[in-house]
Amino acid sequence: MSLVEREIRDRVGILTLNNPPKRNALSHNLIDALLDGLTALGEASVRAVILRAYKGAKVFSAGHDVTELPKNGRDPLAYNDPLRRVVRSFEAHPCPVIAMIEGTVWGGACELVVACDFAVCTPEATFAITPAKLGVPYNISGLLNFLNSAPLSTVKEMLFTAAPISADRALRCGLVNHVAEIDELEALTFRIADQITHVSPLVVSCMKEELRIISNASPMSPDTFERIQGLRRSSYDSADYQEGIRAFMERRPPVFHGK
Ligand code: YXS
Repeated sequence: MSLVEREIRDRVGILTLNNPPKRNALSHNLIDALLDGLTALGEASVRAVILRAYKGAKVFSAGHDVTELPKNGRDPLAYNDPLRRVVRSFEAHPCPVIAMIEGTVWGGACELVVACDFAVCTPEATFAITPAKLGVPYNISGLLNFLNSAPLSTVKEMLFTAAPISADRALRCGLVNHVAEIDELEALTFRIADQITHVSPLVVSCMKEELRIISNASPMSPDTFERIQGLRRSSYDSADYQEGIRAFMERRPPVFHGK
């Protein structure tokens, strides 16, 4: 069985996260399969892509594979980290990607959802942005992605508490576009995708790239960038970072001492 199933239906590509035993954790193997699938759908010139979990998933994705987070003082979300690569690929993909969500969404999987162009979910879906629970200082482009997807106060609450928010809250703050019961979710998602297949693909692709450039246009001086990297390093070089990962492995709540 592939970690990511791929299908094309009436010019709509479907990528299905398919690793139930590991709750679709975004391991480098799963992300490689996801990138291969996206490339294949691009070569098949689909007009829209749907990203979903396997049918009946209680967990859409458990986020970054914690066992693959570096433990040696290396930046856990460096530019070539698999999660960073797949986020950039979804954002740069020429046609719209719709996240169709059933189940709970955790950590880096929330960023994968906002890297899609928009999302639909069931009423039972929840969204938790969890770096603070793991001791991971999220990276700047990731935070900007969240900031482009929900109000600052909501992003701060989600980041600073690491607590899940409900589908209703996600809808109200704009993190998702629609909420639909599970037996209507697929029909709604395909209806939206079908609308996209009937408009100009050149214009859609051009406007998607324009919006990507505009929404990422945040000028920052080299000095500011280096100061932020220094701040992040003091976190991922800390004992608290090691504690966050150790606590996950030992299946216990982390105890952070601020050093
Ligand atoms: O023990 P086995 O081998 O069966 O494996 C277990 C879990 O270890 C594994 N698993 C994961 N492995 C690696 N990375 C993960 N993120 C991850 N999540 C789960 O999957 C098997 C089944 O897990 P289990 O028994 O806990 O399943 P459950 O149904 O009882 O609970 C499902 C979850 C998702 C509620 C639970 O697995 C969970 O809380 N997972 C961690 C969610 C999370 O905190 N994710 C953030 C990862 S860090 C990340 O995304 C970024 C770096 S950041 O933090 O910065 O946003």
